[in-house]
Amino acid sequence: MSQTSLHEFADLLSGVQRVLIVSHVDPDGDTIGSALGLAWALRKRGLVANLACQDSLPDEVGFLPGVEAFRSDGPADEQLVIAVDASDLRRMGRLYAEGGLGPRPLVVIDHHETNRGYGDLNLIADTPATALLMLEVVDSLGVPLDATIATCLLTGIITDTQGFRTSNTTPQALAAAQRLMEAGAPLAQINQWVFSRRAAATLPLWGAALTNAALTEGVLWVELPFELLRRNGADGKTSSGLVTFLNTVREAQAAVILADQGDGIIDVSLRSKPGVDVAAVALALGGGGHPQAAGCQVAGEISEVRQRVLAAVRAAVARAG
Ligand SMILES: [Mn+2]
Repeated sequence: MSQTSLHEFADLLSGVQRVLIVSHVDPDGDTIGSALGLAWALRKRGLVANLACQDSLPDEVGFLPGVEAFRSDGPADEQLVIAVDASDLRRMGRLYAEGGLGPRPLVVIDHHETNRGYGDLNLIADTPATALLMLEVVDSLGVPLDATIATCLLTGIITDTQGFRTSNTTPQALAAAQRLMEAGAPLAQINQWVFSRRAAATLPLWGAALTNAALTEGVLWVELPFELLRRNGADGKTSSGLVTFLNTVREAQAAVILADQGDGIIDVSLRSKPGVDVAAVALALGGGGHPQAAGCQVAGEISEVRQRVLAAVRAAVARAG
């Protein structure tokens, strides 16, 4: 991230008292941890930092300090909006779509390579997690790390690297994790919260999905009918864990979940083995993400959406050879 954009961000902040930090829809540990880490840092600088997310927060981030302050509506008296870990405007959901952000400047802090820079100021770089960018931002603001900020940021890194297991786990990510641990972030406890707290209610859905998953031309895919999702009280987190698990199957080059939301929208979750780029597939269908983990929402009838999505994923597998 350029020093110039970090300076521009500091300049913008010096002219405001109140900011709204927005996390993306279907939130994960990176968008929530990074937003909270920034909020705590800005508060140390004397600003009022409010937090918003359209959707309710997953259990995996329930332990983060200050997480209860998230609200679900858009900006009110805040003078600046900061979008965190959101690869495009639509990832802010109705916080953007309904009221809009008004005349306030929008700052985007994000690490998705599909992000085209939709803010007035864009702090975007290809890093394993937005939390790594946030650590740079916090440093540039001259705020010393404490255990609260460090816990929030380490949660972002752990979430997006699947506990330092993904191919994008860089030495830089490990160095940042070391600093955050030294500042008081409890690594083992965060891992426990993020990865080992599956609700018993998810098991019937997983059972049905695993039974019905089909492997064709290197693509392991399953449809989740609306009725099945509704009966099991499923949310986005369910698909995310499930599709990651499907992708562990040795014969699969990519894994796909098509979740029928019941309103004419199919929620598509994509994972792949290194070399197969599902971010490109998601982007072409109006979504976004990372080469090995991406998603999109496609309007249409499920069988027709399935054909489109599977054809695109098979093409990505074929391109990888
Ligand atoms: Mn992220």
